[in-house]
Amino acid sequence: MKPRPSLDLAGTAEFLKSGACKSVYVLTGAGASTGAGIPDFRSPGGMYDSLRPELITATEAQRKRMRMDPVNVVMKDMFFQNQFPYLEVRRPFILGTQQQQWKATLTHWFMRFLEEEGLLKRLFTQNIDGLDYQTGISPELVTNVHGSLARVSCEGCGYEMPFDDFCAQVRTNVKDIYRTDPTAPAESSNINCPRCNAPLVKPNTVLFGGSLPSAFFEQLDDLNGADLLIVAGTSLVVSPANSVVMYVAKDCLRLIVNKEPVGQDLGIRYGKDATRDVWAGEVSCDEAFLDLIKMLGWQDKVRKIKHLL
Ligand code: CNA
Ligand code: ZN
Repeated sequence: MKPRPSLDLAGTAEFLKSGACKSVYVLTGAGASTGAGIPDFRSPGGMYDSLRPELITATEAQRKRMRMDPVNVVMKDMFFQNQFPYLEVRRPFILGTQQQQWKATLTHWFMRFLEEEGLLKRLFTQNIDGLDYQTGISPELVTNVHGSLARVSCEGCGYEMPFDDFCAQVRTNVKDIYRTDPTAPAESSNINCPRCNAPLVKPNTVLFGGSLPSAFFEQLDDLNGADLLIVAGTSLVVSPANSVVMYVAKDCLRLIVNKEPVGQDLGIRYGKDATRDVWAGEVSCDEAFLDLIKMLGWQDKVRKIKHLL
């Protein structure tokens, strides 16, 4: 029987320090990067909120679908019919990535600290922004569950296009055509594949309806050995990424760092119903991880990161 930590942040910190906690797994989502200035999907002001279908060159039927459910922008069948909505919505993201506009937050650094302490067994991230790597975390410990923006390829034939070449086309083709001529057909913004000529070149992010990297499924069984699972900045609504919380053993402590309670339908329990789940409360990821860092006595690690001070 494992010692039962108190179900709060202090109890989690004690458990991390105790030596009994040897194996930490992490699942992150868009809320881990909002502190860096990248909007998430579902928060007020997030990407779905700011989506204006009437400005997106698409057929009226497609615009209606986007109004009904913004997830359609990242749907595979939508992308194959009309690439503009995806490229238009991703445009600031793609160009911001090229300009290295965003910096890793304390939340990203916390995962690196876990690795330094020999505790991190794997970071599953749903994020596609690549900020995790800025901390120097070992890439082999990171699973990009939904792919990454940093590489670009053709959905049709797999041809890989250099990221900078792709950005040059995004900068000139996407949206600008529409701004100068709102009646321009959506096809005029397409980025064609130099090999097969299909207009299907995009960053290597997983579209809804597309398949996840096979490594993700292979690594799920390892979660059975977890002593602690940290879930940070995710609404836990996207499947199968959210199944990570169900693959840990029944007595594994789960720390939920998210502004709002999530995952009740997946069996995460809050308040007096909780038996092994800890919620950090209505605080941001960065605030919660700063508290944890103080409790763990890891302040010296933070002092080395100049832009965070
Ligand atoms: P989501 O559905 O938008 O949920 C984000 C969750 O984080 C919500 O429950 C928010 O309440 C919470 N949240 C937002 N900001 C904070 C904060 N500062 N502190 C604590 N909690 C916060 O995003 P998910 O990641 O769950 O959805 C999965 C999608 C979103 C993945 O496919 C991602 O690729 C995609 N996405 C990624 C990025 C990125 O890479 N940075 C940005 C936007 C969307
Ligand atoms: Zn191709």
